[in-house]
Amino acid sequence: MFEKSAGHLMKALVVAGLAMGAAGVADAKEWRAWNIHVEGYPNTVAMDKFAELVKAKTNGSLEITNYHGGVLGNQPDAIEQVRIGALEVGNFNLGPMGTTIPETNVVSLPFIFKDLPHMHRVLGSEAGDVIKQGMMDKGLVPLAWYDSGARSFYNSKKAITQPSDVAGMKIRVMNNELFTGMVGALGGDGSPMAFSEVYQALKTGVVDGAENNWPSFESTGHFEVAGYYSLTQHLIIPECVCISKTAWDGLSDAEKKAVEEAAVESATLQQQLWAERSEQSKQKVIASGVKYNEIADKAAFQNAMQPVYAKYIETNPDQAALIEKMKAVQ
Ligand code: BDP
Repeated sequence: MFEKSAGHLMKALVVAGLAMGAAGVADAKEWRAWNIHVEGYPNTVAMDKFAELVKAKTNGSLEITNYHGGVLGNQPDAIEQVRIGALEVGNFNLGPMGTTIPETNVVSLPFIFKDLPHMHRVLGSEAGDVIKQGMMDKGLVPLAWYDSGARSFYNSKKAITQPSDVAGMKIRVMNNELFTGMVGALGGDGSPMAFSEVYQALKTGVVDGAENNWPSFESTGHFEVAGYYSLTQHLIIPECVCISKTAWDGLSDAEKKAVEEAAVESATLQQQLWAERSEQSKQKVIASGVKYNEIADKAAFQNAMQPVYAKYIETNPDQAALIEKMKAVQ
């Protein structure tokens, strides 16, 4: 008799356990993450780490599947998707975000940052709070910043050593008026285009050049079809691990904490990998025969950006003070 009821109890416990397990799976949230970069790229490795950490830290209640290589579409579209909650996560560059989130545009002003550490100091200051709030108001929750180095011009024609060298060149830029204005101020023709289309455009001469950091110049193969890389370092733009506000609001406090920690840890890894990959990519493209030149004095390029700043401040007078504060951050 006792044995029988013990058996029943066991059975009941097993059934209850299965039910709980099943409920656990059914309740688990499944998110999709957008990433434009290829396997092995620092962001890709770090986003994989992010997903792994989120799963571990939430005990499996939240699972993120990364879609690398831009298979979920181009970046401006993906930003919209995450904003409206059709996608949950994006590893975005703040450059193309400026068209819908004006507060993010300050980081896309040419030469606004002295270098990568300065960018991080500014993001940690009041300016960072303004940018984050602007993103939150438009449906994006930025949890951590990834590095993207400095962007420089490259092209298939000649080395750029002074602004007038850009005159007459058609240069691909990311989708943002600030970047077309930037190339225009140098006398060139800025042409917005999806990242995935640039290789073919360079190869067929639809554009003469583009601009990017060492790792993207290398990972895309652009260096095979644009043999001159000139170290103008005109843009230093942060990237984010951004969560859709709709998805974020559906998390418990414990889950939010876990996701935030995971994002910050993944950013630490990304920044280490970034530094390593920048050097490796530079060595790889130089070894392949790319002609690379440094710009001893960038003042001429910086001065040429005055109309870009003037126009920007005219359209966004409320940001004038913020820009001054950013420049003043030591
Ligand atoms: C890379 C950024 C990526 C951009 C790409 C581009 O990491 O987010 O989409 O540049 O130029 O450096 O479009």
